[in-house]
Amino acid sequence: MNRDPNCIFCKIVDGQIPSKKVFENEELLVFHDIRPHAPIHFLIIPKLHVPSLFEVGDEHEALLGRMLALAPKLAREQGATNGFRTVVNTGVDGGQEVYHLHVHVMGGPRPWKIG
Ligand code: DGP
Repeated sequence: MNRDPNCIFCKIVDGQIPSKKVFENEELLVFHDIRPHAPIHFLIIPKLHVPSLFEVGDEHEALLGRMLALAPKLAREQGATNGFRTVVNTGVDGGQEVYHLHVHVMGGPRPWKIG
């Protein structure tokens, strides 16, 4: 599987950096965000290194669908039964910090740190 040795999230996938795991299968890993903006805040990432939505091609469409489809199931399991927010920051102007594609899933009772 394609990995970037300098990528923090690839290192999490490989177990070189620890994470609080929520879910894992062959192609996806889900773990709690280290700086949560909401009472429930986890990240859904592909194990494959794709830097951002800018690099997504036709070959990734099904993968993206499975990433998003996982969000409501895990949100409910984590206790976000009243709703949740999904965010994909992309590029500099999108405020992306880690250049390994990820979907933020945030939920839990408000107020949160971000509106
Ligand atoms: P962004 O690229 O801006 O969409 O957000 C990246 C998120 O990744 C940010 O909310 C903090 C989180 N993060 C960064 N480094 C680590 C890490 O080593 N472990 C975990 N669990 N989360 C991280």
